[in-house]
Amino acid sequence: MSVVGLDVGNENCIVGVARQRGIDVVLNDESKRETPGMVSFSEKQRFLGTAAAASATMNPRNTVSQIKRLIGRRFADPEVQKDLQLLPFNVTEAADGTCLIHVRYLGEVKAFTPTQILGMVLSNLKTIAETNLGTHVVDCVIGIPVYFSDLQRRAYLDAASIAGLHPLRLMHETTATALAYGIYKTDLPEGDPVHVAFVDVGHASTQVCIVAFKKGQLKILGTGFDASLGGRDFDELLYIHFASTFKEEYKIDVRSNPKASLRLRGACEKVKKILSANAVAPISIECLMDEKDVKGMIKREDFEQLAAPLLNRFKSPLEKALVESKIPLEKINSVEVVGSGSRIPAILRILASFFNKEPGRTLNASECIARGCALQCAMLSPTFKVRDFEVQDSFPFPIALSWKGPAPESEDDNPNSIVFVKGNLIPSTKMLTFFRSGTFAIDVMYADMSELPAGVGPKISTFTIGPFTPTRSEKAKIKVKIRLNLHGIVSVESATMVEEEEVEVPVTKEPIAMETDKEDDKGDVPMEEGDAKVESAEGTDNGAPPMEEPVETQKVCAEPVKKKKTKRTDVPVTETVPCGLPPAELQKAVEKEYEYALQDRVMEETKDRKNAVEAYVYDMRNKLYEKLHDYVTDFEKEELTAKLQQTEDWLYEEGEDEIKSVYVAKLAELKKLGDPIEERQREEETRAPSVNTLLY
Ligand code: ATP
Ligand code: MG
Ligand code: K
Repeated sequence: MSVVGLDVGNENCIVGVARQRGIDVVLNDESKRETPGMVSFSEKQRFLGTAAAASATMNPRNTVSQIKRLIGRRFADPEVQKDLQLLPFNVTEAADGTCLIHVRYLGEVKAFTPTQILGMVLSNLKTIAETNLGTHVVDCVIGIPVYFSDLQRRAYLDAASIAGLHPLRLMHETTATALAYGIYKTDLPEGDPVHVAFVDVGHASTQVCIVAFKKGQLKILGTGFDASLGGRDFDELLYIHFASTFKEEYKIDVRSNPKASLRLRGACEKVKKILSANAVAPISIECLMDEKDVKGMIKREDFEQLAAPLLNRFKSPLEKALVESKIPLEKINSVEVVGSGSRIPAILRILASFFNKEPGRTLNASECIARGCALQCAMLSPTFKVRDFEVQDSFPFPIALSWKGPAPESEDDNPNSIVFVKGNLIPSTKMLTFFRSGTFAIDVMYADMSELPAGVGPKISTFTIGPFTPTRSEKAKIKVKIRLNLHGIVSVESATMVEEEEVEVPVTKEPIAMETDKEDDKGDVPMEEGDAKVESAEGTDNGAPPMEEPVETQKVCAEPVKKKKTKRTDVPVTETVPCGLPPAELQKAVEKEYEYALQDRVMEETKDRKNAVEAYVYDMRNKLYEKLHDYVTDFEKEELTAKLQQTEDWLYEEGEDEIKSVYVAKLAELKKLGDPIEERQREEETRAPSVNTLLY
């Protein structure tokens, strides 16, 4: 069983693995700890991660990045529309209202869902982990932003399936950070908790959480976010600034030229980074547009002035998290900043003045999410024993149910439709009781849209419960179990028809076991159709199977006894989600990904065989003049040299782009001439007596 934590960032992805010694961040095939979350498509194959980033400027329209922004979102979402303006690849609206990405791949224009692309990104991270661990990787924990909607969470799970991964948990990035911080603290108090604020400024978004730490426990008290405020917004600011400066000075309109735009954006990101450590930053791009070289500079104070409107937006998520936590400001013991976007000094100043203390950088700002996820994976995995540490995560959005039928009788019944309050513990279950005569539907809804990022729809899913046929009375009592699972996805876990019947207990001297329902004996108030009763089945159940039904043992006398018996019948539950992949489509996507990965492998092997031919040519040519010189006739030497030359020319011309088997055959052809010579040399060398023996 693998123990892996994955941080999928808008810009950078990080893979953490658990080893006996502790958590390690592993290196990708270019020996880097951060891997770009990119996929680049070409005529012959895909490139993933660092290889994709390398081709981004050459092949911008077919290089997909920032997939975290598009996944599980509607094309018409204004935020998506804003993002699309910054992305160089082509995106259209899919039939179900989500996004479709169009790229040229394997000789044709192909459409991919964001879920498929994320599947490719994840499959690259999986390969990185597998190469390092030397085992198959399936189980993992994947970080997600705390503000992700139900649809986005489901899409992540689908993408993981496409990559052949099985997430034990989708974990809020903020919570993963808190875990990576807290589990190593040896001085956490037994009594009054320590309060820490974590602020993550990433490439595209900002998240805040306030956490209470006690010995062996962390509890998320409040969260805040701005789903569209991050490092890239500062790049954009500089881009707009320099685009207009260059328009004036050089009379070029960079914005009208996709390639020049991409290069200027890249240069602006560098300028931003320089300004984090210096008071002034230069910019200079050769041949940016119309064969013009451009030059410029910007002072940090001017940058900060330009950025003032952006900087002002950081206060709101901080305030939100603080208010939700109900912790007075002076009781926040420390502030930790993570995410590389937070390296801008002006952001640190805002944090310091808000919390009235200097923010700390105890954590490895870019690796803590992957580390926290790997820790959580180790905790959930039976193969690792981890120090006892309880993670009490909270769900940021209140969830309501709605159902058809007459309105509830009194105002008081209204709040019953909220099943999970804001800040509800993850995971949780709730039991609802309905009295119905036949199939009915429940909608799962967000109860307060103001809590969600813009563009998310209020409806999450619809559950159809039935068919069932009441046998004892007109309406049956249906107990419906709602679960908020470890991934933060809400669903109807089960529905049960509960009926009571009186049975005559047969006469017997032996004690018999009889099933009664303790819970139901308390007596439910009968409710009208349209009403539902929420029972608190809340708790920290970690997806454990329900407890055995209570069984009562009765001593039975000689007289026959009438006894109430509870009959439970499972009622079918069907889930409908407004968009996303139906199971059959998901299976198809899994197979497609397998095909693409195979194609990549074939291409890698082809390159490898081509290299082998090339290496043989150079190697043999040298050997013919050195090691093999005395073992080859002039005729053989001439013949082979000519053949090697021929092959070399071929490799640069018609043989440049061949299929694998052609290279394999070519190498065999050369070896047919070369092997006998090498064989002769080996044989004669072993037969030849050594110099020492001769002298003797
Ligand atoms: P997200 O958290 O939004 O999904 P991510 O995790 O990929 O994205 P990070 O890797 O935390 O994001 O941060 C990337 C951002 O940090 C980029 O915008 C990058 O330009 C910015 N950044 C990196 N180094 C610096 C620096 N020295 N000064 C300012 N910004 C920086
Ligand atoms: Mg991040
Ligand atoms: K464990």
